[in-house]
Amino acid sequence: MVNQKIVDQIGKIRQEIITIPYHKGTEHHIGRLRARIACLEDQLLQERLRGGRGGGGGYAIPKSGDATVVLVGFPSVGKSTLLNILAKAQSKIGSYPFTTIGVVPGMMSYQGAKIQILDVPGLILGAAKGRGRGKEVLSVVRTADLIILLIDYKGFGQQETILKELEDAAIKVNKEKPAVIVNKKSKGGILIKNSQAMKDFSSRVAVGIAEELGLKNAEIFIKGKNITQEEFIDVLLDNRVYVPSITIIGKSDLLHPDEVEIIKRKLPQALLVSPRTGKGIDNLKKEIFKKLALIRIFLKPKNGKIGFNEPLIMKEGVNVAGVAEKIGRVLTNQKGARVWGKSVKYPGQLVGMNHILEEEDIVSF
Ligand SMILES: Nc1nc2c(ncn2[C@@H]2O[C@H](COP(=O)(O)OP(=O)(O)OP(=O)(O)O)[C@@H](O)[C@H]2O)c(=O)[nH]1
Ligand SMILES: [Mg+2]
Repeated sequence: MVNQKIVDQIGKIRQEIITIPYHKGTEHHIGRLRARIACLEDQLLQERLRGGRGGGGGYAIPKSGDATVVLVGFPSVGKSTLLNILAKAQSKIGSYPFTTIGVVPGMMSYQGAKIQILDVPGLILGAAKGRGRGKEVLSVVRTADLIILLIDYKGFGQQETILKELEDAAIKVNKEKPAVIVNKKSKGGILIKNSQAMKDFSSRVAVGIAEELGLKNAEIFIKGKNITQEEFIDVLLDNRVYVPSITIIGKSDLLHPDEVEIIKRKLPQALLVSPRTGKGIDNLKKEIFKKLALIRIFLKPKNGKIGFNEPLIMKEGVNVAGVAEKIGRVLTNQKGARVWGKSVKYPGQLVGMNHILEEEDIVSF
């Protein structure tokens, strides 16, 4: 059940904001009101995702592999068929909606990486408000590293509906986390640093918002550029997740060439895939790997052979220390490593622990 009291409160504050003209003298008050709304909306979300009817905290699927991808789409668009071909799994397929009622995991192997793929029940309008299996599905989506948005070949509107549901569940799709760093302190009040990087509000407004959201003492460093009030609130609320996504049009074997043209115009980024015939699947696997920003690092034992058959799968931007940690090297006396590959100027170069590695680099400790 939606908590009507909170909904009414939000309505009242919205009404108040509309009646106040926005200028220097009122921006502080309006900032606080916006923060109050965000806070109340957050409470609603917590109630929807956690508690409510049915109890439980959603599906408990242990993460495994190098990354986790979740298949999201309306009922019957072909999610389970896609999982089965990507991950050689056996999720039940049906010509009727809601064939899948729990989470079905599969493991996709690609370029030495093990990527966990989760097939979940179809999302429907109102999922974030608890309709269908929405609550459970959205809590799984929140923990994924990548969302595959599967839409029907005739349902362009589906993408928008699903994105709205995800937004309502505080899932930011294909958005960077705003670069705002909050360091909580024990005294000193709220201090905003580098406030000139804020786009549409002043330090005073920022302090008001922070206080409204329950912060008492903190140093808030605006690291990014042109940070908006909304982004600032998002970071301070600290329950937003930022997940990349790929949109794909399934059942492409059923498309008429004219329809393919329309899709290419309307959704130029979307990939055309047919899980039934296998068309477009290889390309999709490649895109998944790319979008997850995974790279392969090969290890070379001293005086040994390079382990080309067993790449370490790491996140883009990883440094030598990250690799050492992954393989359980004791860091204390490790000063660096020798590296061959794109990230160095000459083969076998000696680098420090902070050296950033690139795809297919070879590392020797
Ligand atoms: N022609 C064609 N049919 C497909 C394709 N992929 C799936 N289907 C059919 O679409 C129907 C639904 O497929 P599912 O994989 O069960 O769909 P789902 O999205 O998992 O459905 P729910 O679990 O109910 O949400 C089945 O009859 C499939 O055989 C495809 O690429 N081409
Ligand atoms: Mg299914």
